[in-house]
Amino acid sequence: MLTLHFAPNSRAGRILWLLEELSLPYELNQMAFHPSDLKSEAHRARHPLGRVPVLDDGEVSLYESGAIVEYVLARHKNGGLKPEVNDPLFPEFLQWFHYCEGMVMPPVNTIVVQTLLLPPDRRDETALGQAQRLLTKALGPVNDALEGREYLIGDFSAADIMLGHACFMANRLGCVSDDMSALKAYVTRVSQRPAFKIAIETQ
Ligand SMILES: N[C@@H](CCC(=O)N[C@@H](CS)C(=O)NCC(=O)O)C(=O)O
Repeated sequence: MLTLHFAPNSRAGRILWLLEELSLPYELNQMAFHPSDLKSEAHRARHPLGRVPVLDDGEVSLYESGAIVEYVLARHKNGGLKPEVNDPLFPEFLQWFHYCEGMVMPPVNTIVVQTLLLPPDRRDETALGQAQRLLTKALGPVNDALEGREYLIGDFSAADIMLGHACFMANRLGCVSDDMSALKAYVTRVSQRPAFKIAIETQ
């Protein structure tokens, strides 16, 4: 049985979304997004930094959302939700899958820290402004790629679970401007998927 260690409003939503898209059975260890749960001894034994998501599968225990998505597809869905290696869309799939944690999430993290996590007297307006500009730049190519497409590589894929979730978070932070109309429409499209709604409503 797969066990997902989950906290609301976090990247753990990606894995719940994936498991729901694939209709795989799982157990949920629902924790609070709070140090009392995430930094507990029990959770640090699963993730040395006390973060989510973590997925257990029998003897296997894995953290890093992208690695978990790839693991679930490889071991439990026979490569579903991703193109075959020789498919012309495979390189683009890889690019968008990794663009999420590589390019979009670093400024999202800074914005969350500088607007929500730090107390007002410790916030840094310069760091916040830099991160907002960086995020806008990073989202530009995603908006361009989505022109005339429903999903990142055309059909829905695991790249949308990674990067679509990051775009949803960026939009919730008010960082997707109206002139990125393809990206705005995409965020609405992914948010309307039944599996996404279950993942995000499990809060
Ligand atoms: N690159 C990691 C990032 C994991 C991560 O930073 N998770 C955040 C939630 S989105 C977390 O657990 N933060 C809690 C903390 O830093 O205390 C992944 O994709 O799994």
